Amino acid sequence: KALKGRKIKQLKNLLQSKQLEFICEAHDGLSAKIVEETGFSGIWGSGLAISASLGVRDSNEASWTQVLEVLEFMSDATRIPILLDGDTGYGNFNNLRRLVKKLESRNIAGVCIEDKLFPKTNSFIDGQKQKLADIDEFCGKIKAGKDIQLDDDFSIVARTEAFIVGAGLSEALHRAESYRQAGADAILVHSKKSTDHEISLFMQEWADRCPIIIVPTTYYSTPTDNFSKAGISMVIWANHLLRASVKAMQHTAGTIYQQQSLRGVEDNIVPVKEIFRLQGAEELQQAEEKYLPQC
Ligand code: SPV
Ligand code: MG
Repeated sequence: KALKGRKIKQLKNLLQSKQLEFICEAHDGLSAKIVEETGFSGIWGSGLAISASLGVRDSNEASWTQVLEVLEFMSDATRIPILLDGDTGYGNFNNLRRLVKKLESRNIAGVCIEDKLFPKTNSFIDGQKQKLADIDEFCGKIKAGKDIQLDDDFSIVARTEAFIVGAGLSEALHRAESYRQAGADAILVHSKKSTDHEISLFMQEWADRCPIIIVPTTYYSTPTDNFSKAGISMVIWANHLLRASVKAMQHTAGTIYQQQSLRGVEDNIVPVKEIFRLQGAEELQQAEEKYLPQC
């Protein structure tokens, strides 16, 4: 129980800390463990990465309980907090209430919901055609989530897609302020531009009203210093482990297929022992010695 509260508090502390914090995408227990071992202090439960790793689209094709099952493995495998990418909350305010309850019971530290319509579409697909949620309806959803959470430190992050649909700076600011007033613990402002221009304009106007989170997937060449200077609280590296693993798997599968041999790949993949280490196989061996009859 103590550990449960700790993860929730850890995420809250990251959001409120004065320095720029970084969390990294994971999409299953193994990738979550790798994120933790690397030194990150939090995990982004990416909707894109989880859906892709399940072989479906980022369009709510995986049900929310299927996502919850993946998250449970991720949470059990790690001690750092997970911020779930909760898409649109999988329905209306009532669906979000149920989601928040289930997340807390599974030791997930927070959820991010975005102001689009269910079923959602990934921000980088046909952005102009995507529709934004009604502001009042979305604010009601945020309030309902905040009202139902049991732990005061559970975080609800409100994400605006105003820039994604081309609605402009004043709409982004208006939505962010409305969501802040509805009780959001932080605002995620998403952009699909190749520079941080619209984000930096947003930050100049925002002036530190509450923590701001960004996802610089498309403006990856922006120096990270710019983000801290602009007063951003948290950066999400949103899909890079998934993309790295796809490249590695395609290359390895291709080499084995073409060469009909393992000789060409053995030196470029981790030994089986490394998999055992990540799984914690040694602990089970020790436990077997302790608990199984020794003959
Ligand atoms: C995700 O990682 O699923 C995100 C970020 O929501 S993005 O794919 O950029 O929309
Ligand atoms: Mg997503």
